[in-house]
Parts: sequence; C-alpha cells; structure tokens
Amino acid sequence: MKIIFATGNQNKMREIREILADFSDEILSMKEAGLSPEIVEDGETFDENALIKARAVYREQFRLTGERALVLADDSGLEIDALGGAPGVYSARFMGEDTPYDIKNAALIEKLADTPREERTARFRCAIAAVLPGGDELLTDASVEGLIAYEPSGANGFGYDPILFYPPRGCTLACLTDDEKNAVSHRGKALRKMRELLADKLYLLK
Ligand code: ITT
Repeated sequence: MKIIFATGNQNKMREIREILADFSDEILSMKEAGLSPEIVEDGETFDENALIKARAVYREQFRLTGERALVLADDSGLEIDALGGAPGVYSARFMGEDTPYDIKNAALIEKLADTPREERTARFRCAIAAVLPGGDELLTDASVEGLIAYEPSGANGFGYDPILFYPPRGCTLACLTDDEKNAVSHRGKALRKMRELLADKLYLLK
C-alpha cells in the first residue's frame, strides 16, 4: 500500500521508513511524490499541526493527479517543564529554522543552568495524523520522557536528541542506534499506534 508522508524533514523520513518497513514497501516523502504544497503550520497543538500537514498534501495530491492517496504527517517537538513547555510546537522554529542544532541545544542547556536535576524533566511529543483515501482522518500521539542533560552527547539521531537524557539507558537519545531509539521514541510509539488503527480501518474497507 502506497503511503505519502507529508514531511520535508529527511531525518524523520529515515526513522519513519524503518518503523513502517513491515507495513508498507512504498513510503514516499512529499518531495518524492512530486508535491510541494504551501503548508502554514499555525495550529496551537501537535495534533492540529499534524492534521494541517496531512490535509494539505492529500488535497495537493488529488489536485495534481486525481488520485486519493493515504497521507500521513508527523508533528513533534521537545517540551521542557522548567520553560513552561517550550519550545513545544515551536521546536523547529526556536531561534530560527536555519540555526544549527548545536547552537539551539547549547542555548537550552544554558537556560537551565540553575535548574536542579529533579526539575529538568522534559519529553519529546509526537502526533501522527492520517487522511485515508476516502477522506476519513485518524490521529495518534505518544511521548518519551527524559531529563535535559548538563551537556550534549551522542552522535546519532538528530535535532534535540543530544540533550534529552533517557534514564532507562543512562544516556541521551543520540547515544542510541536508530533501532533502539525507534523502539522507545515518541515517533516509534505514535506510528505503531497508527499502524494498528490503519490495519483495522483498511481491513474493514476491503
Ligand atoms: P516537517 O514539518 O516537514 O515534518 P519539521 O522539522 O519542521 O518537518 P516539526 O514541525 O514537527 O518538523 O518540528 C519538529 C522539530 O522538533 C524538529 O525539527 C526537531 O527539531 C524536533 N524533533 C522532533 N522529533 C525529534 C526527535 O526524534 N529527535 C530530536 N528532535 C526532534
């Protein structure tokens, strides 16, 4: 079954392909599908923004090809309790979209310079939205809990992974392999929930 994933983030795409490998052998990014709709992520929640992306790509695919595709989208981000949940839905835009993550990560650690360990709680959240070929919509979400590290570490993953310390493994998410991260991550859990919902729904549609 063909899936178009409404993301322009190559790192997300890599994880998504691995997580959904046994569900679909045709997962296209919107660029691979030849789609570049204008997407205004002005929602106030991860759910709203995930739906905005999925609907925009679904509509563009239909407009250009007449084909109603299965479209998924991911909206995700880092919530830091000591910063009132920031950067949250603004995670990609925090300090500017083009600012390198070593600078963003250093700035967040600096903001928590006086914050003791027990108050450094944080989590990645992920909402996955689906628009089915018939137009029905589905949403799932999940999170992974951790602590903001005192310094970045780890060379795997992307974005804020080097500063989210994951207590069960005693290291940041950037120290885990892709497989290890996908097994516990916000994205891995939310996508596996979506896979279950889709399997039920698509079976009923047959
Ligand atoms: P698309 O909207 O095109 O999917 P994006 O990068 O703009 O790509 P978001 O709007 O969902 O995606 O922003 C999420 C940001 O949160 C992302 O750019 C990372 O900075 C961060 N983030 C999300 N998941 C992450 C993860 O697994 N590890 C590290 N950082 C993550």
